Amino acid sequence: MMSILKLPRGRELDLSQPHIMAVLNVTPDSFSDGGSHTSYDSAVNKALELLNHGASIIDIGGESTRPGAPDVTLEDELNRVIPVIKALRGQSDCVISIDTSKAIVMKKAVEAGADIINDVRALQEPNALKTAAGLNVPICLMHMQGQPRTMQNSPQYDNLISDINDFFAQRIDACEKLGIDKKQIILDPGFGFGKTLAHNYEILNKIDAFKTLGCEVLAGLSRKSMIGNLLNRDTNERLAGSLAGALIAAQKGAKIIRVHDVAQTSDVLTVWQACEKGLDNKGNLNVG
Ligand code: 7PM
Repeated sequence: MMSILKLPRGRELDLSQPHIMAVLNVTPDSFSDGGSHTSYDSAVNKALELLNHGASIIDIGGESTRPGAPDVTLEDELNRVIPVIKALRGQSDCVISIDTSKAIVMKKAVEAGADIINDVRALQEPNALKTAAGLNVPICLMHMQGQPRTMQNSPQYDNLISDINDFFAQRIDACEKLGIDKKQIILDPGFGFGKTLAHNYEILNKIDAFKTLGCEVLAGLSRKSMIGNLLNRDTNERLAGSLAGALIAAQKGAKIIRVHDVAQTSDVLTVWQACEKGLDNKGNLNVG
């Protein structure tokens, strides 16, 4: 598969190699002052640091999708993400993704400088599909069973992998009907979103199965309970497990790895790439 995402303003993201998507949280925990100039500044500085550490994409999200989290109003979500996108775009030509399910946030975020839509609800909210189609940006479609508040109450599948692939096929079809190019779609099995521990590890083992639909795959398992519950580790003790998961996903063909610990994940992927591609006599990674 020869995959290059087409971004706004003639920019591109070449998915022949793996890329790190860095999580930049702008939920209230990280905006305790409710969104001041200083808090936007520190979000931008954090993003610039993540880019220096090896991230290719900064994922900006203002809605908490964690199980049991309250719904965020449109106004709050806009107030959290739009100033950060504008401020970051003012300082960098980096790739920015907007983690949202709301059509209006998608539109205003892309107008403010976002390049990719990352939707955990796969464009199923009102107007999201139509709005996204009009914005002409790459779209990440994530699989979720149920709704964030209740999705972890005994998730069940007839056939885990084919159920998820059926969902993807249906969403790709809906996108293509509105003129979205399949080459602009990224698929994400949604670790932890309506999955048991066993489901999550079966998905990780078979993540290449989602590439049969002809789209590249994104994996987000950083610090999730699939690491914590397996190893009995609190969230601040999940680095090693997350790095192992990131490497496995990348080796099995996921091209975008969504993480919190960018510098460490970058080291892991660079060691793998050195092994895979070899080095020239100056110690630089061979290309291609
Ligand atoms: C608490 C629990 C807070 C879980 C946040 C989360 C994904 C995503 C999220 C993912 C894509 C997290 C999640 N997870 N978008 N947004 N894929 N595409 O761990 O796996 O960040 S929220």
